[in-house]
Amino acid sequence: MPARVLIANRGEIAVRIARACRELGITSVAVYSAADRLAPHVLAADEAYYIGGARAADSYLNGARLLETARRCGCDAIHPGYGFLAERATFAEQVAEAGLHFIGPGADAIRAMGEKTEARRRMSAAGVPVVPGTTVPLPTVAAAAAEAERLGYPVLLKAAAGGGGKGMRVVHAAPELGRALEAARHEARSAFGDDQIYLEKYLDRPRHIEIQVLADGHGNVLHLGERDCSVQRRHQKLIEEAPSPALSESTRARMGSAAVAAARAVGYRSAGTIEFLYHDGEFYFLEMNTRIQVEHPVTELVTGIDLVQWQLRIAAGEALSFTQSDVRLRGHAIECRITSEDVANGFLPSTGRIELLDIPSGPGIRWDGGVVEGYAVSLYYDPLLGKLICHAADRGSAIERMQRALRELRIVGVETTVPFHRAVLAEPDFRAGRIDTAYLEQHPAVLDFSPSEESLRTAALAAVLLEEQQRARTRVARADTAPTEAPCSAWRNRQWRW
Ligand code: MV4
Repeated sequence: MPARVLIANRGEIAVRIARACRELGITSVAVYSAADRLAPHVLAADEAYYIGGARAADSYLNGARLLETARRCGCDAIHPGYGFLAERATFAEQVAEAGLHFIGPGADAIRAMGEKTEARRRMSAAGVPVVPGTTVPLPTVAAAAAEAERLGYPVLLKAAAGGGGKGMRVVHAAPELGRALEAARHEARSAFGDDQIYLEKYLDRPRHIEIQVLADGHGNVLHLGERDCSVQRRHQKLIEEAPSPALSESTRARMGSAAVAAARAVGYRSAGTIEFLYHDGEFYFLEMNTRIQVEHPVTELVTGIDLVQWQLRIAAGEALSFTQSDVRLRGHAIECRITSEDVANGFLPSTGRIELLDIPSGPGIRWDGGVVEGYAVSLYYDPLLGKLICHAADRGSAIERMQRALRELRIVGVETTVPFHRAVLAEPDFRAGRIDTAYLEQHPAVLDFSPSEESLRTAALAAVLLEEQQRARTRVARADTAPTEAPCSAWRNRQWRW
């Protein structure tokens, strides 16, 4: 087992990793930027080091600074979390060259899956179904036109260096192809510094279903079932669940085997996710995420397997202690991503200090949070405040449980996606499991809610609580003899008496 792990991340995932370290007896080392002095990940770890300015490029994306910090504080491993440096093959290489464990796959697996046409070639060769299309970048418009004719319109142009929807263009008919290719190249060049484009048959309103895999360094590769992440907006997932309401037991088994074959084909080690599009009863490889994902908790709840602990164990050379037949899916789990966005205003990012945070609890509820009362939500990082996850015997009870938890959750100080989640969980198609990647376009009403009786009551109660809290703060501030560092010291003294 690593003895000291540097957590090269922030927010809820940094807290999650610190928790796993604590349970395994590993010392955790947090890093923080100028904007994160009061962030909870700083307190969740055993030690914390300042690594630079608020902008990610000056802190969480500064690989050299992170490596230097790891070396100076005697760490033997780095956990990258998700985002930031998690899927940068060269960073993984630098970590290994510095003699540290990278908590994740090898650099070559990251690289192979990062290049989409390379990934498609490898998957085809391994017998994993891929969306019909090209496995090499398109050299010319004429080549693109010939391929599109062969596949039949509509087709989708995608960036070879891409992923996550950037540089994608749907083409409905031949006359549009030339301009669309030009536009896709331009977008890909500015987003990824690489203008190579390939082509796929366009699938109409597929579901996004992904399989969690876990692979050790001893040739054991297992899958832990699927997550349905179809409820998305502009390629940002909003709600995820396990199992998918769309899959039969036999399709689940076929997809699981395909995911295991995919991981084996790149010599994968650690936790990873194979994304598939599911359409008309068929599934197609889309891409692989070579990291721990935001939505990993729903899989943890239905399998009882701690994915982050296993990432740490696998990095230390431990073998998986269970087999595929030991993996049993139990009940149903749902995750709602709670972000600081104003849904009624086109998901406009909302900033401000978290004045009040009441976290739900009770049977079957899990909160993976990245903020505390007093924390100032800025525009420097992604808007995820925390994830509300629930587990129950079946999908219907999980929905009821989530609605109960969303009613208990109170956040004051920024706009959040809580009212949006309440609206979706009440919407008949979602409740019936009729979800696909066009869900939000098909259900604009869930974005256009008026405040319910209950949420008005919550707001009124929050206002009273807030006033009370501010009175208490003033009292503490007066009693505070230490030099004040307004406006945080009063809050800080009240919370932890530092
Ligand atoms: C597709 C597709 C339809 N057909 N590929 C979007 C993000 C990127 N990872 C791939 N994406 C898609 N690829 C083919 N051949 C539809 C999407 C897509 C999508 C996929 C997953 C989740 C949400 C989505 C929303 C719109 C489009």
